[in-house]
Amino acid sequence: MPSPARSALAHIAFSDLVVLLRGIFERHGTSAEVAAVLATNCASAQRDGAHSHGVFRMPGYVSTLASGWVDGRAVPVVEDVASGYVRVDARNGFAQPALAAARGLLLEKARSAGIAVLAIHNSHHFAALWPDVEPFAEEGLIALSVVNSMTCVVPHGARRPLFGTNPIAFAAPCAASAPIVFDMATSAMAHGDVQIAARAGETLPPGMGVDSQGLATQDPNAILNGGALLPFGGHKGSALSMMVELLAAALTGGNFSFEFDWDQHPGAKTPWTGQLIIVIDPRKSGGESFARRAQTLVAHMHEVGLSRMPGERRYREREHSALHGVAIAEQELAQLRAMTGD
Ligand code: NDP
Ligand code: PYC
Repeated sequence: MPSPARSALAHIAFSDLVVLLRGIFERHGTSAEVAAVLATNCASAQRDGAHSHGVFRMPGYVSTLASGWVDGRAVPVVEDVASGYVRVDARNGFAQPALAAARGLLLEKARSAGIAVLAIHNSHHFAALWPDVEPFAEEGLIALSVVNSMTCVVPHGARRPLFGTNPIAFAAPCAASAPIVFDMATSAMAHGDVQIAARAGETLPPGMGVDSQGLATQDPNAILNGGALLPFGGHKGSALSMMVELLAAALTGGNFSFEFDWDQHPGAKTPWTGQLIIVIDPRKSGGESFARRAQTLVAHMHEVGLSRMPGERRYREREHSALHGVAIAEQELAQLRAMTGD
């Protein structure tokens, strides 16, 4: 995971960063409600050291809003379709406000039926996925989410890109500790990390992607300019990426990663796709508490030599940010301040 651009670092209180980002979103055409949700999401990623989806994304949000590709004022339409199923039409808006609008109903259903599904379509997701699942685990629930993105990944064994970078995020409660959370692209690298490597003039490890001729390359610019990423783990990551396309798009009614065309919207960066979230109430399983069973598993993982859990690095960064402020490259902070137009 690359760190913030290599210039001097500034430190800013999390709440101040949220206010700054909210101001940028509102100035560039979102409603106050959408601005609050996206600003908190983006600031949280920066706070946790999830740099590929922190403030690095702000110019992309702004250019997308300016292009007219996304509706920053969309009001999501929530539909209660079955005892364990909620559907949301994000109305060409962002996915996170759609989740926020449906969250209460989803929780109510997960708690009464033991499991509930939230199917979001007509939505744009340009962020890390863990913020969408971690809060459920903080409330004692298990959550799994998938979202598809834009064509830039060659399916294993194929010749041309088709899939998106299609992340999978999972969160579960664990006794006596923070929730267990992982969040990973099904591509060998997130597209955002390729962009950050290109900006920093770095070479990628082998096996990440191919150039415009389909030849293996370690040059991030060759991947970004006509080339493509590969799935992680060959046919296994490719199968998971296919699953994400099926669940996030075919099931929800959203676009596959290859189904939208943003050519008429120069500056558009946000994939117009779908997202699925599954929430399970482990209390319905009876028996020993799920959270205590999770704690037992983690203890055994450490006993056999595990040095760190997924999510642990982020939690450490979060603690560090709480003590010292959220780290941002000074030039990025200046760029953000310029975006407010004040
Ligand atoms: P990483 O490969 O950096 O990390 C994947 C997961 O593995 C994380 O949970 C991470 O925990 C964990 N991890 C990393 N290293 C170790 C280790 N040594 N031991 C144990 N666990 C480890 O993430 P990706 O590059 O795949 O994805 C980055 C982000 O990009 C994600 O947040 C994803 O949602 C986002 N993304 C969003 C897309 C979208 O369409 N919206 C598309 C694609 C990606 P930790 O966080 O603590 O490092
Ligand atoms: O980093 O792959 C990525 C990504 C795609 C859409 C948002 N983030």
